[in-house]
Amino acid sequence: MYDKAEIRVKAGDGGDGAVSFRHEKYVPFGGPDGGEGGKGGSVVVRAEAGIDSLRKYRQSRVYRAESGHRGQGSRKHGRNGEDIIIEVPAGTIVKAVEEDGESLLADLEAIGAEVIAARGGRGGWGNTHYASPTNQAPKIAQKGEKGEEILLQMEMRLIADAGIIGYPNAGKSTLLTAASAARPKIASYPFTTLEPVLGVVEIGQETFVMAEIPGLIEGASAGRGLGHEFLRHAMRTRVLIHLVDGSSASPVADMLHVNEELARFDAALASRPQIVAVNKIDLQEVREKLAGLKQELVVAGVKAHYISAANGQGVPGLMAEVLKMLKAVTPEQPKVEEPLKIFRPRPAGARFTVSRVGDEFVISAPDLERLTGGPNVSPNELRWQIDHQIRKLGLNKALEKAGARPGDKVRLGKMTWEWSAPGGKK
Ligand SMILES: Nc1nc2c(ncn2[C@@H]2O[C@H](COP(=O)(O)OP(=O)(O)OP(=O)(O)O)[C@@H](O)[C@H]2O)c(=O)[nH]1
Ligand SMILES: [Mg+2]
Repeated sequence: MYDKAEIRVKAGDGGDGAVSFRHEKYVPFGGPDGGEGGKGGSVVVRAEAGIDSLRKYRQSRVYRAESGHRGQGSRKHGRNGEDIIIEVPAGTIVKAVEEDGESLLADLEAIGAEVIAARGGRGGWGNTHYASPTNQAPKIAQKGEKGEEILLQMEMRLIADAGIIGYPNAGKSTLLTAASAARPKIASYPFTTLEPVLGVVEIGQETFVMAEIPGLIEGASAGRGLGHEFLRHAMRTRVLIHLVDGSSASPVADMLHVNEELARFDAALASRPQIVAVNKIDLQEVREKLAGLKQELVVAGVKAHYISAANGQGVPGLMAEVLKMLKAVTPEQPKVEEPLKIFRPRPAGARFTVSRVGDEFVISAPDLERLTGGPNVSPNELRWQIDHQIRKLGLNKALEKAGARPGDKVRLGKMTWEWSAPGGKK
């Protein structure tokens, strides 16, 4: 009972930092004033009202958030990229697909719940950041960080294929009992069932899961009483069986009323396929007004089933109709096992690592690798700055610990040079 989709998402890259210098009238070469690049937009998955399936995400495509803009002179920060919101139904589980399996990112239970599925890259520092007493006119800046890119797997978990809705006391528990092996409590007073009860309906070789959605009450959509909770359950079914109490004073008005509540709660719920069944036709009083009731329903444009949940009359026909409708609305069911419920936090990226590869010491430091020369930077200056940053980051200690000796080769990205001992000025 899943509705599934897999999409690739790419957060925005951070904007590049700027290399710029102040231009002042009588100062030929002002100080550095290159601003920071903007942050890249993130990809956010959010449970929204009005969304009832993952249908629109089934065609594979890439969802990208906007990249951050470049920094500018006068210490101007580049504009941040906009987030992109992937709207999904409440009850959607979001997972990241990785080489070694899947990891759970979030279970978006309630409307409004959201998770950042891919984080936007940070903006790069402008050259202002690299000014120091010994280098007052740095011509280097940092490139923006790449936005995260991941394959997302989303699943809307349904509580059942079909949900029985209707007024309290309409006979929902009785119908579930008549059609499945479930044995919910049945009583002649309303609100007997407070939690959804599930039963498996078998028709020949085929089965589906049917749930009694506890009684919908007036004002439910406004969050009154238990109603809201019930509507949320109803959201997580594919087909609704709308059970109408034939012995009520005005069955048609009851039915319209329930539909209004559904629509007020969520438009998607109101447009869910619905099969109407008038119950309790075994009762004399119901039989007496049945002709008039049928007429009324025909006028209302409703094709109803007439059943007695108590003695089983009409129940097999109703179940066959439910199965037929389920087949019409159900997408290809992927075979899935219960997902692992491991919450794996993202590893916080280490600022740098040093490893020995052959006779080289390889530094992996994403923040440093993003350093780039501005238009007029010399390779020497770039090297000088990197050296400076290496000292600032404490990388020399790490190199020492990894066994580096003065004169050993050190590599960072595409650059290699000979290491000079910490403190030892070249
Ligand atoms: N005569 C007759 N009585 C029925 C029929 N279906 C249900 N009832 C009676 O109606 C009353 C309510 O039935 P339930 O099945 O508990 O109704 P429900 O919709 O589950 O009610 P709640 O869970 O309280 O909202 C009980 O007294 C049932 O015996 C039917 O087809 N014919
Ligand atoms: Mg009940």
